[in-house]
Amino acid sequence: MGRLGRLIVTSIAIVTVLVGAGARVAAADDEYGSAPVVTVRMVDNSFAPQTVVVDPGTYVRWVNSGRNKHNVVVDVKSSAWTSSKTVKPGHDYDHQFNEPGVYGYSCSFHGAPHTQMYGTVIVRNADGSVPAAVTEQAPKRRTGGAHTIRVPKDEKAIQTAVDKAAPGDLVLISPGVYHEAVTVTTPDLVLRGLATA
Ligand SMILES: [Cu+2]
Repeated sequence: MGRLGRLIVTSIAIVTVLVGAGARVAAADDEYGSAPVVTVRMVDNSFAPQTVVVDPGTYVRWVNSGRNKHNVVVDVKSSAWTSSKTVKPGHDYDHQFNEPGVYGYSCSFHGAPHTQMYGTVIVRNADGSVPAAVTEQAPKRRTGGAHTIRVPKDEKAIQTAVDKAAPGDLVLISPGVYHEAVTVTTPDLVLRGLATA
């Protein structure tokens, strides 16, 4: 088997992932200057979207739009990120991600790392590539066989492929430059770049 190729996902209309959040985005722009803000909703009981892919400098804002208390507890403590306090309904918690990497988290009331109410923030490298750890994660596969969706052979856009994929599926991305910001809501999805020939 070839080595995993580098997944290039460049630029970035971050705005396109902020569907339905126009008013809040405007307020956030005032609050943080020109820094982009991506919203993750905390519902009862999951994070939506479960995975966000952002660029360094982006603020991720967790908004509790459920009825339960939730929180954001980091899988691994680091100088780059520490856990939130309890976030009550109607409240939010913001964190700015400056270091590329893969940041796992969960709600300690309703989940645990990679279990039930959990999520991932993927911070791209400055050149738009996704940190290698993303493509090397080995989530548990569903029984009955995972499907493979090839980009651009089966689906032209990564986002379309991701949207159509079921948990456990593999999205195989050919080398190239994809001008889109990708939001992943399907759990246990594997994104993999094909090696450059
Ligand atoms: Cu929760």
